[in-house]
Amino acid sequence: MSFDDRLPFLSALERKVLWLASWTIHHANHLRQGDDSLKVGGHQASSASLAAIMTALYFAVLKPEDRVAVKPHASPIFHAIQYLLGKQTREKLENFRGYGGAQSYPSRTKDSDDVDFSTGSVGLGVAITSFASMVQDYVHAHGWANGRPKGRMIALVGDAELDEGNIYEALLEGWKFGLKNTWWIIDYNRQSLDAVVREDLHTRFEQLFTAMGWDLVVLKYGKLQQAAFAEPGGERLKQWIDAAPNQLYSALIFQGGAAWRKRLLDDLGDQGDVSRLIERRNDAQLSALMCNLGGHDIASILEAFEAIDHDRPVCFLCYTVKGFGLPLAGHKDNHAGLMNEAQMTGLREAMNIREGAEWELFEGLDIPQDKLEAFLAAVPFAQQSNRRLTAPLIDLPEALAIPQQKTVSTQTAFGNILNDIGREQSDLARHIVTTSPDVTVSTNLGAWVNRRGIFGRDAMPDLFREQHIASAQRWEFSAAGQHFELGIAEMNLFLLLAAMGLSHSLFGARLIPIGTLYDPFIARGLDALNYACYQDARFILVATPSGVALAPEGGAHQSIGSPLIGMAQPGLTSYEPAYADELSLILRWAFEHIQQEGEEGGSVYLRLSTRALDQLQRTINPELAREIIAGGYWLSPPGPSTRVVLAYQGTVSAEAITAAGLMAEDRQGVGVLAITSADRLYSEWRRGQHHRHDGRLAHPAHVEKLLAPVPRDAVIVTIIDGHPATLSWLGGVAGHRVHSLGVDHFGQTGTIADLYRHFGFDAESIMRVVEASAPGRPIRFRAG
Ligand SMILES: Cc1ncc(C[n+]2csc(CCOP(=O)(O)OP(=O)(O)O)c2C)c(N)n1
Ligand SMILES: [Mg+2]
Repeated sequence: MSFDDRLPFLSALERKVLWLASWTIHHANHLRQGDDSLKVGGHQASSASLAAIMTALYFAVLKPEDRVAVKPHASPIFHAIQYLLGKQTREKLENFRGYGGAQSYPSRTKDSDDVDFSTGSVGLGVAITSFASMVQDYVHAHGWANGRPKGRMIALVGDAELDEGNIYEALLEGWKFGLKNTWWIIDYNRQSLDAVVREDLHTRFEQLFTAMGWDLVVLKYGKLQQAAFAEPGGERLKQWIDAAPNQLYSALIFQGGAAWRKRLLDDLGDQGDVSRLIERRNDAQLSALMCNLGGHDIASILEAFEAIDHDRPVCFLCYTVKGFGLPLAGHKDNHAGLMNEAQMTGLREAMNIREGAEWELFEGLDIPQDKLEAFLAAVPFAQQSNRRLTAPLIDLPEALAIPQQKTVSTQTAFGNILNDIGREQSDLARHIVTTSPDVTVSTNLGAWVNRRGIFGRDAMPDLFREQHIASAQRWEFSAAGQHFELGIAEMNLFLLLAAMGLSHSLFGARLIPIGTLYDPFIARGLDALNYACYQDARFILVATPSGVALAPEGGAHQSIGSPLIGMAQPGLTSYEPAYADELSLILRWAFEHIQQEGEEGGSVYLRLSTRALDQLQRTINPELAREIIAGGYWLSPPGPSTRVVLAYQGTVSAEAITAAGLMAEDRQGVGVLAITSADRLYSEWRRGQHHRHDGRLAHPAHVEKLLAPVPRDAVIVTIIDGHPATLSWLGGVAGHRVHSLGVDHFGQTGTIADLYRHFGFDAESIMRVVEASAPGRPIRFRAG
């Protein structure tokens, strides 16, 4: 279909989309029976702002391989478009924001209408598109595209989203990478949630994007305005528009034609041609002209999008009006604004929609239904019925190697295991992709990277190596590389992991993504981590070093609350092994877990340490292996005479074992419970409780079985190099007294021994706690 032939269809659909979105919101707020808590604004004006742009995109420009992140509050527009395309139900729209209904913010996991990227926390949906584009390049460079063309990764960006710092971190990373196939379409309505934004922000945006190597396309004036500028006096009107402050322009849009006339004639009256240009138009025409910004002009939008014939990243700066086409348009307080009954009736009548026919697809449009249906059936975007792709599972070896050093830290063991995998040309080795925000070497990924290389579309040799300068690290880029080098921005790490972890679904190629960072800096990217999990992206996070075991680095580098993050974050299972053999098993399990469909699977967080531990000389039988994965096992089992249990997680096993050994003479049957995952133990126990509360049968959880033989009057002393609350819940399982040791204030510099003593979980402190809480004879052997 020619450009011109499509315009009437797109204009009709734009009206329809705006109507359906407005009606959906109105229905949720005014008509649905139910709870007042569902009645929240924030969608109506914000949605209207993008109606034309999204209509042009979805009904004309997008191809099935394109992927889109929709500005959170434009969700009703997105759902309306999907409704028109037959991918959204009326029932879900009627239940917008309600339980099980279409979601407030587009959600990959909760919505059923083909959301590519979830949005909600502003800025993140924008930035993930650039990381998705990098992952797309990776998939193609590794020959896994299966003939599928590259798509454009598109973000529909609220202008206030550009206040989020993660946007700039992503832009810089994109520039370093040589970003391609990414469009950011800025809805420049000059309004945020609270108010009208600062003047002249567009100049900053223009400079920023240009500086980062993006093409910039500005859509400021619609066709009506362009035609008016060509009339005598038009140039003067254009100058007035360009000079008008944001607040004034918004206020006039809200007030409408008569206000426009008054203000324009106050400023431009009796100036010859321009005055006559204004006077030639009635109020409605004048208002239409002044509101005819580029972002609402379908022809200008289509022209701009379709003019792009290259794969460079493009920023479209689209001038829009928040609330365009609605009585809320332009008002600075319109973010939470809702139209009242009378206003909705007015809109319905203006749209030629009969009462009772509000959900009808073709009601009120002046194009015959069969023609519209034919147009919709031919929409390029809708030609592929299932845009959610799948990919076969990656073959895994029966077991991973276990590092054989007598004394080793979990961090070193991790590096060794990965190095071992990297030595082979296995399915697993090929599909692992690693990344790290400038801590590749210091988190022990170096050996893996030496073997597998760094990914870059353009090859770049390691000059040090070429010059024969001795270096342990080979830093070579090529299209075959399997490591993404990132700068120090943890937000970027999690957004890249999110994109990698969705690769099977977005690009039909399954990756096994592993990201490493220092444990305390999870907090730096926490919202992006949550965002990745919310979308059900699958990856392995290796956080190391951790705890106050990072002793000489001091309080700024030591992590305290991260085990609680691991427990509290849905979609992420956390482990903190003490020994290399445990880590080997857990990593093997993680490779499988991240590939499992649905709620059976998820992402995995490994909290590792630089503290070297003497390894236990043992062979792990299948039962012990199962327990390690289930979250814990008895290192020294309890007996009927047990009055003390030391339950530890992580490398404080050394303190627990030392204390148990020293106490053995004076306390009978001290139990030592090795916990590899408080998270696993806790969540299984909670799930079982839920089942029982619902009157369903639940097998005893692993932790219930573990604690069953512990006499009721025994005390459990829990020990972790992290927040003590991680393990203090153990008392709730079978009613034991618990004394929890750990870290609950900022650390110091010093040796590990200094700090463990300082925080009261060295062996001596543990024994003092036992003496105080489990009466018995004095403990004679002391730690030192
Ligand atoms: C991280 C985060 N902080 C705050 C919010 C609350 N919030 C929702 S939309 C919004 C700003 C909306 O402005 P803009 O992006 O320009 O979109 P518009 O409403 O103009 O369409 C804010 C602050 C949020 N969703 N996410
Ligand atoms: Mg805005």
